[in-house]
Amino acid sequence: LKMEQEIRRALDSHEFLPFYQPIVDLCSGKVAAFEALVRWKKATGELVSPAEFIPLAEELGLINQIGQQMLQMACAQISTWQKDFPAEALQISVNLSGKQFNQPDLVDQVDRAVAEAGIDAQFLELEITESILMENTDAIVEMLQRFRERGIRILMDDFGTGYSSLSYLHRFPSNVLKIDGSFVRRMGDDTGSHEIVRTIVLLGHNLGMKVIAEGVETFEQYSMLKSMDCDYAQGYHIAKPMPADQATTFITQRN
Ligand code: G
Ligand code: G
Ligand code: MN
Ligand code: NA
Repeated sequence: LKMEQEIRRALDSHEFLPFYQPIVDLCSGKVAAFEALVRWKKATGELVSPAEFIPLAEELGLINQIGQQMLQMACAQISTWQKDFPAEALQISVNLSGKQFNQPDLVDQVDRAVAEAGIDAQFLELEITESILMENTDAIVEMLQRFRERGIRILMDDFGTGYSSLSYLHRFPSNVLKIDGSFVRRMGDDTGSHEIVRTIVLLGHNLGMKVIAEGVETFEQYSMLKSMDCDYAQGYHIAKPMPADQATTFITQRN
């Protein structure tokens, strides 16, 4: 109960904010996009990781408000980077919890965030996990289609870890596959994992999708992914998630 009151108060005082982790193009080495990852910045300056509050926020329904604030801040950041770096066409992806799809007005919320920031919707991307696709499928498919009509790309997060990845891929066409970091981590250890990653890249490309490898921590992994024709890389080898001002500096130095 104490935690619930704290989350409600934190929403009112806007203590939830996005950190941004760069996603680089493996051909050019330049930053193509950022993933927005929520952090709870307490008045003391302490940063709380989403693992510590997202599950409870989902249970309490408060994830909807956190998600709405994240969308608004991400869209405002897109507007800022469009003005500062018009040639870069930087995109920002926002994570959506499955619970957010229970809101019939989710698409309207996204439309409003885009309109209020005055941005082109194509710069916004939405990340969903395979697990959300296990329930309530027709309504979700319809919402995903409405997002896609607006030019908003759908990223399938944590790909490969779900219960039935391939059937979801078939039923819920998305634009981009994000290969889960667990596969990338094991890539150097055995040829099996190396072949799994290589095959997911081919699968994505054969379906007309772009592929992002997550959890890239070493130069060796980065090089292997590049030689597999994977499109993008994200992970500590490139940079950890960081506040918006540091992300801006990162773009200036890297691109
Ligand atoms: O950034 P970090 O590694 O701590 O993120 C931990 C988990 O929290 C990840 O699974 C990530 O997808 C999730 N997460 C991060 N930001 C958000 C957000 O804004 N909304 C939702 N629903 N999940 C998020
Ligand atoms: O579930 P999702 O993929 O949205 O969450 C991404 C999570 O992975 C975030 O918590 C982020 O901080 C974390 N992360 C990002 N890059 C790396 C990495 O290279 N290694 C590890 N171990 N975690 C990472
Ligand atoms: Mn994600
Ligand atoms: Na992931």
